[in-house]
Amino acid sequence: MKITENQIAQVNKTSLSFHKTSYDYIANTLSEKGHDVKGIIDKLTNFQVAIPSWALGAGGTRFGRFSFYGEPSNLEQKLEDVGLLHALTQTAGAISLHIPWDVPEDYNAIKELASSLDLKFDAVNSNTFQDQKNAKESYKYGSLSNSSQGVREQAIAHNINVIKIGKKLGSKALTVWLADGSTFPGQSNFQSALSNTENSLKEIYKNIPDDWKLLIEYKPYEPNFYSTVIQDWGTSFMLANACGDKAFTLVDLGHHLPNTNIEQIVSTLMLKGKLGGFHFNDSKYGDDDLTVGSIKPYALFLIFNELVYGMENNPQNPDLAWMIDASHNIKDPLEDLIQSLEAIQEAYAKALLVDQNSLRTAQQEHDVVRCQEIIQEAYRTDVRPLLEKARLERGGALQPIAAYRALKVRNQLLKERGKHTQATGL
Ligand code: LRH
Ligand code: MN
Repeated sequence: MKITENQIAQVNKTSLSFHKTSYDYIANTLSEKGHDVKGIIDKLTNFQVAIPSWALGAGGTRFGRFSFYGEPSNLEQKLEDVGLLHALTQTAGAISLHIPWDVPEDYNAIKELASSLDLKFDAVNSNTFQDQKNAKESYKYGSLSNSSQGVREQAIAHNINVIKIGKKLGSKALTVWLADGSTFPGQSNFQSALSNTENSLKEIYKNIPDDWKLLIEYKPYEPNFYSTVIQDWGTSFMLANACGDKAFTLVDLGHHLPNTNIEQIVSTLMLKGKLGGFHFNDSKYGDDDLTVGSIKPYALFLIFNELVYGMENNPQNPDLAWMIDASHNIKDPLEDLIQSLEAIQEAYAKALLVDQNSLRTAQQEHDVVRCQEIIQEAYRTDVRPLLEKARLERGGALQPIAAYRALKVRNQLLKERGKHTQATGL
């Protein structure tokens, strides 16, 4: 299924006049305050977020999974679905594949389909947290950290193979997330597990092409519930430094213990030039993989405030990889992803309105109240007309969820794919 610009223009007609009124008001208000509104719109239109190939079907938990009809059952249909998201939002211009869940059969056909949908291939993800059929070794007790050399070599070889697949697709980064750890005290020797992991990552790093990045993702727990080898940003940062200049830390928002100050982690990593990118989602308790901005929108804004400051002041940090990593237990996966894309754009737009110079001055003067007034002035600004403008300029929908429903996309996918298709992934 494809959505044409014409179909979107038809749907936009119903909300165009309201958009014009609200846009003109906010654009005039912000220009009077000295903001470069055109500059902000340009930054929003160029801000492309990669969609996870493993989050286009219904997710689930060990307690159950409730299917969503018309799910994609192969990589071609997954690309189509990301194409639908990109047509409506104009900010989902890339897909992040997970191997072996999404190994292309015909690379040229997949690349042609992707470019016909104006999609790029972002980071490729390795998977050494599940055993593959006919695999010689098991990852039950870990992969790159495993005390068995045979298991480590199998995991290293898998990551090298994922790099090969990524190169054929034009990807420029490998994301490594390890489930490795232990579930009971005494089960694992922490030092040898960490040393094995460092040495294994260095073997993989030797195969990272010069224009690529190795993104090392950390997580405090799950599926291991006592220790995780790469448990926090500090461990990932240490391993990235041990590997070399092409290795960076990847921040998954759901991979933090409650009340962790993630925006401070982001600013520290940017100062040290080691922030590689994000897996955006939201959570209330654990790695809940919920819709971005659905639980802690202010925290997301504070993270983007540090990102905007870092992107202006830290040339030592490379361009960042922007990706969503979510799982949809009860929402239509495509509507969930549209809401996430909107929340990311909204947090970024609000952060671009922070008067960084006045904030610096207030910080220097220890005028704590003024500091809060400055950042909350930006946070309290309704930036949605700016997001609409950015989409409209690219032929997108003013109201993507409304357009998705008006065009009966899910029904059409159900007609085309049937009730019982199931997407690979989580
Ligand atoms: C681990 C994780 C990782 C992916 C997986 C699908 O929790 O965030 O990024 O490999 O989810
Ligand atoms: Mn993740």
